[in-house]
Amino acid sequence: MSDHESFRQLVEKSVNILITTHKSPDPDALTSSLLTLHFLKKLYPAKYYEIVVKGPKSDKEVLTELPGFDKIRWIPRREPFDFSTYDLVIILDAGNLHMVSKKIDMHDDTTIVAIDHHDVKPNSEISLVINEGDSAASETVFTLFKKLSGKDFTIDKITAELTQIGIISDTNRFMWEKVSTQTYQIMADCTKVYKINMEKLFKKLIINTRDSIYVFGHILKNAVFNDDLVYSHISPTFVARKGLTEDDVSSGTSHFLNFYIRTLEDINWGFIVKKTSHTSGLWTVSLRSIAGSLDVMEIAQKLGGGGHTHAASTRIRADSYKDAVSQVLDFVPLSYR
Ligand SMILES: [Mn+2]
Repeated sequence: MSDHESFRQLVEKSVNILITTHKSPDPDALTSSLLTLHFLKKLYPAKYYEIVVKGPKSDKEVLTELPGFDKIRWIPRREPFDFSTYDLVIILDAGNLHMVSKKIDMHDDTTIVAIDHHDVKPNSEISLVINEGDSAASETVFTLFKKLSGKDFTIDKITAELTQIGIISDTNRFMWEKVSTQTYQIMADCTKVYKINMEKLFKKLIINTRDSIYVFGHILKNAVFNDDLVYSHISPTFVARKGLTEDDVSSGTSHFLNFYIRTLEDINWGFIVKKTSHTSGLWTVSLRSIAGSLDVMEIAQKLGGGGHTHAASTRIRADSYKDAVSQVLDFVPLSYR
C-alpha cells in the first residue's frame, strides 16, 4: 500500500489526534504542523485535534504571525510529553522521537506517524514514516494532502501562505539541493493564490540583532583558514563581558555559517564551535558546506549529532576549543583531506 493510503487508514480509524513537531521549532516545523491540522480539519472535521509543541513558546514575529499560531499549546521544556491520551500522533519535520522530547509517556498501542524530510534513522516506535527527501516538511505535507484530497484539493490562502513560508525558510530561498521541480511547481501553484513578499519574509526570518555585529566580528577575528576550510569559535567570556544575548550569538553565528562562508573565495566548508556555558565541558558544533563538497552530516553523525548533508550540528564534550576542533577534524573523511 502507498504511504498516503496507509496514512489515510490510520487517520480514519483514529478519533483523538495529536499533531506535534521537534522542540525549538523552526518555521518549517510549525508551518508543516499547522498545514497538517488545516488539511485534516477539512477532510475529517468530526475528529478531535490538538497541536502541541515543546516550549518555550516562541515570540519570533515570523512564527507568531503564522496563521493558526494561536492554536498551538506549548508545554514546558522539562515536562514529559504525554502521548497516552491520543490514538494517533503525527510528528512533523522530525523522524526521531528524541527530536520531539527526551521523555515521552505513551501506551504500547499509541500509533505514531512521522512526516519528515531529514536523513535520519527513524525510531522503531514509529509505525509509518513519510519521507520523500523533499526540500521542506511543508512540501511533503502539501503533496500528501493533495493525493489524499484527490479532485477536491484546493489551495486556499492559509495553505498558500504556510507552504511558501515553510519552503522558503527551509531552503534559504531555494538555495539547497533538495529543491526540485516539484518544489517550484508547488510554489507556482501557491503564488497564484497568494504571493509572499520574499524580502519582507526574509528579513523576519533572519532578523540580525544590532549587537550581533560584535559576535560576527569576534567570529571573524577567531577564524582559522585551512585550505578550503574555515572554522572559528565563540568564547563565553567574550559573550558575558559584552553582555550579549542568545539572540545576538545565534544571529552572528548564522550569518557567518549561512551567508558569509558560503561566498568566501576558495572556501567549501566551515564550522563554529561554541561552549554551551562557562561551567560545562559541552560544546556546540555547527557545520556547513557548499553543494558538491563534503558531507558534513556524516561528521556530525559520527559525533552523535545529525542534520542535512550540507548543514549539520552536534554537541560534544571537550576540554578546550582546540580539543573540540580536533575532534571535528578527526572525522573529516580521508578522501577529502
Ligand atoms: Mn524542515
